[in-house]
Amino acid sequence: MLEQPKDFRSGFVAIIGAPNVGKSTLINTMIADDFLAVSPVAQTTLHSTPLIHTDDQSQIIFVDTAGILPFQGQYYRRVLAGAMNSALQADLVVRLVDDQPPKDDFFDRVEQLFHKRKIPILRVQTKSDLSSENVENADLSVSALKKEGIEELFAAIRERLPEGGVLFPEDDLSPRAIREFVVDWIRETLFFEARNEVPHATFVEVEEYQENPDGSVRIVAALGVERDTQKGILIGKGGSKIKAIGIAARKKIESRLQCPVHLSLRVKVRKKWRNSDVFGRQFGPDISDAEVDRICNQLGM
Ligand SMILES: Nc1nc2c(ncn2[C@@H]2O[C@H](COP(=O)(O)OP(=O)(O)O)[C@@H](O)[C@H]2O)c(=O)[nH]1
Ligand SMILES: [Mg+2]
Repeated sequence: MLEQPKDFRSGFVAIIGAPNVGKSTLINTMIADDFLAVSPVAQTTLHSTPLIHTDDQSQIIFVDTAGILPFQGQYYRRVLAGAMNSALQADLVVRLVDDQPPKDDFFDRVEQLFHKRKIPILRVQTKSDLSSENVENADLSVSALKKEGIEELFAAIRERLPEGGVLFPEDDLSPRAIREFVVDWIRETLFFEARNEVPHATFVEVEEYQENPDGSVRIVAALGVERDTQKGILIGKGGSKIKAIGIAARKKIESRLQCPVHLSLRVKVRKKWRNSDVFGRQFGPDISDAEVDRICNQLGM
């Protein structure tokens, strides 16, 4: 155990904001690890993902959330409610903003829900390297890419967390299973390698995940699409596309797990899989319909 000073702080810090504002990149920078999938495509992952940072003053569990927007429709209501549901259980909310002016008062309504629960909010402007304008009402500004403002952000977070000991073992990176991260990393690779070819909602299923005695990991994963034509495109001429995706994904997983990885990918067709529970598990947060309605009603959605 670390020797913990008397004013050690710990708690859950939810990072919220619109899609692409830089939530995952910021958390990656703060935990000094590239564990979270990042992409220029909105909604690489729709789950709330906790990542643990432990140092000699604090243990901060950052919760990455799906990007929130005032979109209508059952699907977006679930995404919105899922993100809010996890953020409403946090000790502190960090709301990320960029220099785009808000289109309406949606985020004011979002903030109201945290005020009601007496959860403090820290407003942080992201991507400060891209903008010379300071956003009104931001408490701090940071650039995750240039690593600017990060220590100040840590200090501001610690100040607002309750005093308390570690909640997880210091070496833990996340309470979420590694194989779940592998799903996100393969999806991230798909967005980079086959962005224009594959439908956004191609699902990834890790079918086998085995840690070998020699320290390597063996992974078998399936990429699921809805139609035979999509399968052909993903496999490519003579298997060239799937091979390229496999190599890129393996490198990505190896660099994150820091061990040799044997990855085999296959493509399968599952007609109408979006109606199945795979869709719910992978693209929908774990939340009841009643809870979705409750949270969305409170937001006037
Ligand atoms: N210039 C710049 N780009 C950034 C910064 N943080 C994130 N980005 C980019 O913004 C895009 C979306 O980032 P991501 O972390 O996936 O956003 P999220 O959807 O909020 O999780 C990616 O292309 C990032 O590289 C930053 O500090 N500066
Ligand atoms: Mg993200």
